[in-house]
Order: sequence, then C-alpha cells, then structure tokens
Amino acid sequence: MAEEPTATFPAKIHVVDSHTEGEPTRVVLDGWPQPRGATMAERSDDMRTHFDHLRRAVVCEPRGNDAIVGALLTPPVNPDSTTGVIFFNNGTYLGMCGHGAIGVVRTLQHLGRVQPGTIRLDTPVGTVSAELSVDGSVTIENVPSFCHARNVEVQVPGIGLVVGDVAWGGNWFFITHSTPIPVVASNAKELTRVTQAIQDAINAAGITGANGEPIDHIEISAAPTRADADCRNFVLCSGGEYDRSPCGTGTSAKLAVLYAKGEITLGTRWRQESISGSLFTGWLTTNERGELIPHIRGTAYVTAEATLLFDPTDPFRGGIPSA
Ligand code: PYC
Repeated sequence: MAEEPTATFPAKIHVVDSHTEGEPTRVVLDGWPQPRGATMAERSDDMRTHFDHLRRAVVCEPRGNDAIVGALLTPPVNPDSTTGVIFFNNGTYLGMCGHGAIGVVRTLQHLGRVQPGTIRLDTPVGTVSAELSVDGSVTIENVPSFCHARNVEVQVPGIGLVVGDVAWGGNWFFITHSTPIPVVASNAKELTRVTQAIQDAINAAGITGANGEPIDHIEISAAPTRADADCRNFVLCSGGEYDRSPCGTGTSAKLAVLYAKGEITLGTRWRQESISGSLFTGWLTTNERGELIPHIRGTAYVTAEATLLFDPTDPFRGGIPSA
C-alpha cells in the first residue's frame, strides 16, 4: 500500500458533494487538520507536505474517483473573505478551480452559511469573488488572466505538429484547435490519450508558463454542437482525467487568448460548451491595473452529504493512487 508509515488518519471526515455542469466537487467541512500558513499558497504547500495522504484518501478510489476535485475549507486570510479554499485532485493541487468555486458557493448555500449576494473565496493564487443569484447560478470573478504565448509549436509523437496558445486562467493551459478526432463524448478515452500525448510532449520540450511554471492543463477547442454555444472544449486536467464541465479556469484562459487575438472585446458574452454538452457563459472586464478579469457563470447541484470513515484495519484507507 502506498501509505506513508507516519500517516495518521482521523476517524471521520465530513464532506458535501456537488457537481458543476457535470464536474464533481467534494467540499471537506471538518475532520481534516488545518494546514499552517499566513497565505493560502503557504497552506497549500503545508497540505502537500503534511496531509497528502488525506488528499488521496478523500478523492481517490475507493471513496472517490479520478474526476473529483476536492476543496478543503480553511479560515480566510483576508478579513473581508468568507472562506479560504484549497483545491486538489487525484494527482496534485490546483491554483484555482472554476467549477470547484461554483460548487463551494452552492455547498455553502446548502449549509445555510451564505445567501444570494457576493461571496469572496481566498485561493492559493488570489481572492476570487462570486455572485450567487436567486436562481442558483453562480458567477465567478476570477483572478487576472492573460495569454502568455501564441502559436507555440510542439512535435507530438504519433500525432505530428500541434500548434497552440499558452495562457493563465488560474491554472496554466495549452489551448489548441488541433485534434485528430472529433471532440465528442464517445471519443473521451481517445481524446484523453491524445491530450496526454500533447502534455508529455510539452513537458519534454520544456514549454512552460511565464515564469517557468509547468503547464498542466491541455485544452482542445472545437466547433460547438449546441446552437447556443460559441465553442466546445475537451480539457485534460492535471491529474490525468478530463473535465466534464467547460472548465472555469480553462474558459478564463480561452477568453484571454481570444482577447489577445482580437476575436472578442471586453464584455463579449462567450458561451463555452463542455464535452458533456453543459455550458458556462464567460466574459472579460478589466481591473484598476488594466488586467483582464474573467467572469464565469454556471450552476452547481448538491448531490450528497457524507461522513468518510477511516477504519484502521482497512488496507485501502489511504486510497488507491490513480494509475
Ligand atoms: O473548472 O477550473 C475548473 C477546473 C479545473 C480542473 C477541473 N475543473
């Protein structure tokens, strides 16, 4: 079993599960020791160092699955924020997570902790504001996003030359239109293989974000299938699983690329369809520093309240790491 000899497990962890436009989020309410740090980035590092076994135990099989994004709630670091949140998945930790932020807001509403209005979430990459509407939809005002590099070429073994744009939307993305197969749900396994090959080629070629950060999300943009959408995507996430939603940080990165190419202006409504057929609506504004601020609107639904148990005699209590 891949469990550290010193790993300790609580008896119980309480979670609330939801899905945002098809993509699951598991919010950890209590039972998990709080990570230490004055900033959310420090807390995320502390979580990686001291509680990585809990990440696996909470989101990997047998309690979870590869698609789930976990969200640990912490006290906020800014006095006017509602909560801190650290997102994690089957493989690693995320800077931000758009679908996850929408799931957190709807979970807090479900628990009676927030009402329609503005909610502020502190994340490791900055504070995100969310507007919860009376109809249950949530609009995230994301961290500043930008297009870092356009028309980046990478040779992908078995596929050939792939050209894409590198952009930041709260995570780093390589966004391409190149796809050897149609972007439809029945091709999800093959699209996962293709995007993983692009991910591996990008790593091998040393292509990174603006300050050498690894690019860990690959997004294919294709023609929409819905009449009310502008584009359909397939997004490979950092844990190797694909996003069932249109990906909030991926849509943010896409908006920054479209703006850099002069294909949208500030305020243009962009309707991003997912591989599952669900939709986010996004648009850009600028802040006082002239940075691009993506706004992403979608809806989440609570699916479960659960108590996770950690039987000391269970050989798989620490989860089964993803293959
Ligand atoms: O919605 O930003 C997002 C996201 C990232 C990974 C999975 N979902």
